Amino acid sequence: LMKRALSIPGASIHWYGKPVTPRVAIIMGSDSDLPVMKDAAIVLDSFGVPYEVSIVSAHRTPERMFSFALSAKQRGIQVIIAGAGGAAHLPGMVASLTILPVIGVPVKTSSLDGIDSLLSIVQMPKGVPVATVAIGNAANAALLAIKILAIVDADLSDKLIQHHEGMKSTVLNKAEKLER
Ligand code: RP5
Repeated sequence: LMKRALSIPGASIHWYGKPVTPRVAIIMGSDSDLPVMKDAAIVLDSFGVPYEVSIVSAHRTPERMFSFALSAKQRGIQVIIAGAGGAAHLPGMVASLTILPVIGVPVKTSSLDGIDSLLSIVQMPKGVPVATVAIGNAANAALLAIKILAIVDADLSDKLIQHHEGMKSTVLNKAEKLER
């Protein structure tokens, strides 16, 4: 993951030894977002979905954000997960530059408990949607990305069904123990 975190968007990645085109891009405003955003990578790994990870800052590297967003679809990316904190403009700006679905992850920074990040990401104007998950919930961003990919991917649909069944069994087992 750390190796991929330093990769340049568009660089080919290897998946179990084979070169593949990433289907999901995980981007974040700063490497300080990585402790939160790594959860998206963990979920994508567990579903076998190839992804790329990179740092793209709306404010500090605006040109890089433009080139990332304008090339993403053409490079084969199908869903973008974008995490940012504070004045979190990255997901919205990327959504304005591409027709790919963008899922925003509000990252909690040292001030305002992440409410600033949440509102910056969720309050998009009409016409430019960003699907926003809960503060810090990068795992859900990955699951939502997988659900989007699964619309036309039977393998991923099966894995999602297993995932739902797994959650159900976990809760039912706990309930059974409690009721004993
Ligand atoms: C945002 O500013 C980043 O997404 C990060 O959450 C926040 C703080 O960045 P650093 O100052 O830690 O690099 O752009």
